[in-house]
Amino acid sequence: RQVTSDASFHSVSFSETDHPKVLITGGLGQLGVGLAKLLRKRFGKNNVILSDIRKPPSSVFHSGPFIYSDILDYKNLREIVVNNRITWLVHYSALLSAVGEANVALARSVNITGLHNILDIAAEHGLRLFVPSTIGAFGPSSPRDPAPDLCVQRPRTIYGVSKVHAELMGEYYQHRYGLDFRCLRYPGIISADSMPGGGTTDYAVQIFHDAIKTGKFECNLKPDTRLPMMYIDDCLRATLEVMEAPADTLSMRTYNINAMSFTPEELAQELQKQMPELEVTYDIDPVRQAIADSWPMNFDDSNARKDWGWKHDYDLPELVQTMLNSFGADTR
Ligand code: AKB
Repeated sequence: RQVTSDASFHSVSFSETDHPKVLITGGLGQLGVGLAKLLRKRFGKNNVILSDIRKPPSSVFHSGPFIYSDILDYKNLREIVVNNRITWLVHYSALLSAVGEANVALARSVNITGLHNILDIAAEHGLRLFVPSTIGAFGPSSPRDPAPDLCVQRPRTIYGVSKVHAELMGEYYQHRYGLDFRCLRYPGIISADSMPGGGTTDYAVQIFHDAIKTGKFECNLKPDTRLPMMYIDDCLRATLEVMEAPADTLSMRTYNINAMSFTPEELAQELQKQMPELEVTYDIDPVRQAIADSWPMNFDDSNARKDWGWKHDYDLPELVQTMLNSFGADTR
């Protein structure tokens, strides 16, 4: 096992097992349960612990280890890491873009203070740490078509500011203390069995639910708002791949990853190929629209493809078909 020099004397030996022992924070959000499923298949059920401050549904509770963890409580976090001999930490707790604007103080506390706790625990215990960043870490003065890995980042949301902070702090801890920090900038993520909460790209998930339930969808972004997007399976696989990548293949620690870019109109048209009766109307939310207009339209992920072989599987037609299949939709 590779250990970094500063962290090595704290770290737990991997010799008893080849598998990491993983803790996922914010585990009941859009991505945690899916990631736990993927990692459990790979590393064994008991080697992956989901955590959150909320009570899990019984399906989650019975599918593998679940633990209460509050990222704002340093002692609680440290106890979990020590008692469970955690070696990898996937930090999914965060308030997303639109909900962050509605509650800046809470977003600052969860997204920034919480991250500080995570970084300190990870550095202190020699953990490999994954923190997701986002297209939201860019702003109106960034190149938007496409946004490269390295460019001006002046986001205009507390969410974006907290994610730039996370990128920089993680890279600083890596440089300063040898923390094994890994970060991917996710596009909008589309999933069938878990809902996002309070994001700007949420429309691209909601449209499937509403289309199937009511045959109608009211979109809160303008029809021509182009944003980078990805199907959840690609996102989770990318996360596992970057966590497993040998350190010497990583020429940097924060990578853009992408799959496709589309507008609400293009997504609706693709869905209407299967559900011609679907009616889409537009009622613009000015907060979400302003956020979307400041984000990249396309994402340059060539470094991820070059360094550790990133490759997406799902483009727009496969995404739509897979989403409809998972809802068991009756399409023609
Ligand atoms: C959001 O819309 O806030 C998130 C994101 C793109 O980071 N889905």
